[in-house]
Amino acid sequence: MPLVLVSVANGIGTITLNNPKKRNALSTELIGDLTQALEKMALDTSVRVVVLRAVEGEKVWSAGHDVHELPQSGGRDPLSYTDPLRAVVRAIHGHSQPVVAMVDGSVWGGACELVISCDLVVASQEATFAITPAKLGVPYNLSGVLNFVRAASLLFIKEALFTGQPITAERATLAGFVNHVVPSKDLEQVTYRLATQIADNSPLVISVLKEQLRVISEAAPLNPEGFERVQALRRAVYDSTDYKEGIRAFLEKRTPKFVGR
Ligand code: YXS
Repeated sequence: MPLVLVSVANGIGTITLNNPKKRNALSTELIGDLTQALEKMALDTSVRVVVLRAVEGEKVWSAGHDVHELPQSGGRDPLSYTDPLRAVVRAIHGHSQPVVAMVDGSVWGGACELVISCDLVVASQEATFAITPAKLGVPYNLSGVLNFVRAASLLFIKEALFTGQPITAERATLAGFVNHVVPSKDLEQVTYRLATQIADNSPLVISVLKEQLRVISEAAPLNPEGFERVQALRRAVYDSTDYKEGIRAFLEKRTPKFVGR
């Protein structure tokens, strides 16, 4: 079975995450198929907007980064520039057509960043978002943290990151993390109505506006020493006992016991 399904109708391209057996975990393979689907859409002049969704009725939109692909014994940055999750976030940010995330079910870890890397988010009332690095012991990377900070208030993001607890779509909407929250039964109709409103407008203007907003919002002053200090702090974490414990506990399906070193 393909890991993503692709369809195009009325100027709207739809990419469906299609690995429910593994709760749409963002494996290298699934991300590869997703990125390929985006590249095909970019070349299809009939496509004005892309909708990114999971298979209807799935309880889990995406379980986040494929934990089996995270380094298990430390010593290597788990979220470096070439990591598939990093690559797909950049691909969506740089995609010429607007991407609308249509979210039903639970979203975990790096999949929360995948959702907010889209240009708009429409979620069902049942959707939840759990940003889990602290639960797994993973030192999230700098550009990822910046993406979260830009998506909502600092207070909301700190609560989401520090607790790692699922947050309702209702609360996420109040924090600006989601554009619309609707009853599940209306999710598809509201999403595609929004997508059609965009598809009916000038694709050239929208594509330039998207790139302008990306360039402006990514302009974050950071001196090299500040960057290197953060990298050193992150390295101490992914080399720590706690990092190894977090990954091992996930794979052994048990609660991690963090010791702070
Ligand atoms: O055991 P099998 O082979 O059937 O596979 C199981 C799970 O191992 C697999 N699976 C995953 N595989 C790799 N990476 C994952 N993130 C992942 N999540 C699930 O899918 C099969 C079914 O899982 P199961 O039995 O747990 O399903 P469930 O319906 O009982 O529970 C669904 C979830 C999503 C509540 C549960 O699978 C879960 O808690 N998954 C992990 C969610 C999570 O903590 N994700 C964060 C991943 S790390 C990440 O994204 C970033 C690095 S960070 O942490 O920094 O944000």
